Amino acid sequence: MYVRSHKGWEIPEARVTPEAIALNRRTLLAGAGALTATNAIGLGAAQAAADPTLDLYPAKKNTTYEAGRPVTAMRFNLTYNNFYEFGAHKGIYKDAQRLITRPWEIQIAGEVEKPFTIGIDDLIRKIPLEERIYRHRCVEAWSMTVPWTGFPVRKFIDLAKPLSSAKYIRMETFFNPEVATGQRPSLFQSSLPWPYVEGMTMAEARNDLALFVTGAYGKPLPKQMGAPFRLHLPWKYGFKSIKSIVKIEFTRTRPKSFWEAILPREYGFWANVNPEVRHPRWSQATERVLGTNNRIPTELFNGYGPWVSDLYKDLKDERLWM
Ligand SMILES: Nc1nc2c(c(=O)[nH]1)N[C@H]1C(S)=C(S)[C@@H](COP(=O)(O)O)O[C@H]1N2
Ligand SMILES: [Mo]
Repeated sequence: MYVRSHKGWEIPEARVTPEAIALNRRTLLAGAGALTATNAIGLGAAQAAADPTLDLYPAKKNTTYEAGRPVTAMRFNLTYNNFYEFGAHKGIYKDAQRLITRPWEIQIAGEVEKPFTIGIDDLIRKIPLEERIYRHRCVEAWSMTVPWTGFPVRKFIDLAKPLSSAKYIRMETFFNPEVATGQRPSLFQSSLPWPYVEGMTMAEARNDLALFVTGAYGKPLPKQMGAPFRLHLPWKYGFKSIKSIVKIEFTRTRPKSFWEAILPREYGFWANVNPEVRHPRWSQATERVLGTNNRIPTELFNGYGPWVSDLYKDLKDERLWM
């Protein structure tokens, strides 16, 4: 991802290409990074131990969707993250520990029978958790394979009881510039439209693949991965998979997402993975597999086409691939 400044002097990390960032990442891992990864695992373990839902892990495995790739070692995912609330670079995991994840409430609003607010621990105990291994494809052309724990969005919809007027779901991340330094106005970057917002259609949300995530690698979610509650839509570019959600709103109109608001020519509402449609500034044909030196071909819908392509068959005039 790349944040264009309206000034000519934005922070250097935001200027380098994703490829260059990944190269730095490899160098880091080869050297002092080993220590960094250990620290991150320590932080993750301490955090998980204190989690009020720890007893629900590991959850029962659902093997409907075969990942067909080795799981990315946790230490890579713990130390290589996109979480712009904590900075426009991959190494935010220490800063993300400032995030306070209890108490945590989620507001359910908009076109529903009755709007309500629910504490995260209540919500997590209302719907059975399951583990699913999903491929994740970032728009920056890197990928990983993660054992997520959570429940299908459609089960959440049953709980939220939307009205028939609901056509979209709009989700919002927390806004707390005191904790999240990336949300502070800065001299180096034109201000961004916080909070982070994402959206999906009701049809997408009802697809069994759409997953609300509460954990990863058999434990409650580490903060840098979007604790305590995030989304994962494995057939779409990673930026759709919004982290640390505090509000879920059912709407009549299509929500405008964070990246769409910043760079509409590069990031749209649909953002389905397609190796044949270039990002304006790089190819999407292949992807680097996080934690390896491998580059592999990218698949249409990130390989999930058999389950999701029908969602788009009548939408030929839409920009489905960015
Ligand atoms: N709130 C919020 N959600 C977010 C992002 C973000 O910056 N802020 N980054 C997105 C992007 S671009 C990706 S690739 C994934 C990264 O998830 P991970 O750090 O757990 O791998 O989170 C997505 N969700
Ligand atoms: Mo991403």
